[in-house]
Amino acid sequence: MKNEMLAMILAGGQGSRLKKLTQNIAKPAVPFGGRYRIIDFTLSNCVNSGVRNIGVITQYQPLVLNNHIGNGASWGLDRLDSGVTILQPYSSKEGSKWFEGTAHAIYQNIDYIDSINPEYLLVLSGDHIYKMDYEDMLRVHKEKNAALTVAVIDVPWDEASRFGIMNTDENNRIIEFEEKPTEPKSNHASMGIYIFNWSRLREVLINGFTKNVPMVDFGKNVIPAYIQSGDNVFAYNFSGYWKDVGTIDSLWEANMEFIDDKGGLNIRDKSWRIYSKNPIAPPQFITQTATVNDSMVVDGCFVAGKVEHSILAANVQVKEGSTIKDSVIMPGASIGKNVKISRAIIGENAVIGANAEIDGTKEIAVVGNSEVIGVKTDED
Ligand code: ADQ
Ligand code: ADP
Repeated sequence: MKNEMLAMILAGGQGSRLKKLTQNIAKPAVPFGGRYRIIDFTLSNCVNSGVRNIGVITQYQPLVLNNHIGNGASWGLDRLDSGVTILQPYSSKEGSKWFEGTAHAIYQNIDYIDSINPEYLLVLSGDHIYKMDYEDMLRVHKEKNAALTVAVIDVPWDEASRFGIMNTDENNRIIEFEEKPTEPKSNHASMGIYIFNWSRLREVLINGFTKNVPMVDFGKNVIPAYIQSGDNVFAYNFSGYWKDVGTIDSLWEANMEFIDDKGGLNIRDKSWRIYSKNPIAPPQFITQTATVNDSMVVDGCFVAGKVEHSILAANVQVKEGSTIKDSVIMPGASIGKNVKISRAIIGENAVIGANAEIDGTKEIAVVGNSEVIGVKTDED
């Protein structure tokens, strides 16, 4: 039987703009919002949309990501009608080849996709925070008789050059597309979410690579090639909360918006749950000396200091006399006594020794995963 739609999540980018936070883990595996990792949003969107066949293409530092996804049970993907497959670069007759870009990564996995034999291929990124119904996007794709549908959101003009930017006609047909233009002609940005008719994409990728006009990236090569060859390419307008958390600033901002429940993500919506794999941890403990305001505090935390408008992920310790404000503390980090932290992201299992001061007033401060700041005393 033909499977209607297979999702391929591109989770292999290095995420170098997240600097120390992606030194040992892939960007989609970076913790978010206390209880989640970034990829949880995309995986949950898939299952909530009824897309239950998913391939996850990894490449860079996949260990944490692999452990996190496992057999997909946290998302109900271990059921008979479902499956999640982690796809890694492999050696072939031509030798071992790394994925050179997003479209090349799909090209390298043609055998896997053929084994599922989908009518439609849903291509997703593993580094966006949003809730979206891909089933509705597929409905529009069919309605328009499109060969390719690109999800689109209007972004602030001053950020437009970070995205693929397009112009559409009155029927929402994409007539022009430029990847990260220096002078954007519109603020209609590609969300990097595509639905393709698989048979056509397969042909375009194979032709490109055999005729030596390689289709390396979707934004740079594939979308322009589709438009040029006269294929039906349509935009699917999206207007909810959506954030590309590829930079330190955007990651910090998205976490702050998560606390404030701003922008309409609404994590408490029971009709669109975000699932994740969580460690078993003891209940959080807040001592008598602690004050905690406007904050999210996850299982296993121990708080004796002052926490304001911050996120403490699982198993974080905040010792007496310390103040944490407008910050994100990732799982397992330990904050010693009399530490001051403001506007910062503290990486997983980082250790901040007593009396340290981490001030992100000018620029969001970052402490890397397992990084040790100052001296940890026995008392800490
Ligand atoms: P970018 O996000 O800059 O722009 P890119 O860096 O190519 O695009 O990454 C897209 C996704 O693919 C990321 O999740 C990344 O981790 C993953 N990825 C990148 N290279 C990969 C590889 N070789 N193998 C596997 N995975 C890989 C894209 C579009 C723009 C659009 C923005 C929206 O090109 O047009 O506006 O997304 O965020
Ligand atoms: P008391 O002051 O009542 O002797 P503590 O303040 O040391 O006790 O501990 C109170 C509670 O907090 C206990 O349940 C203890 O297990 C827990 N606790 C103490 N220190 C830590 C820590 N570093 N991490 C996690 N839990 C802790």
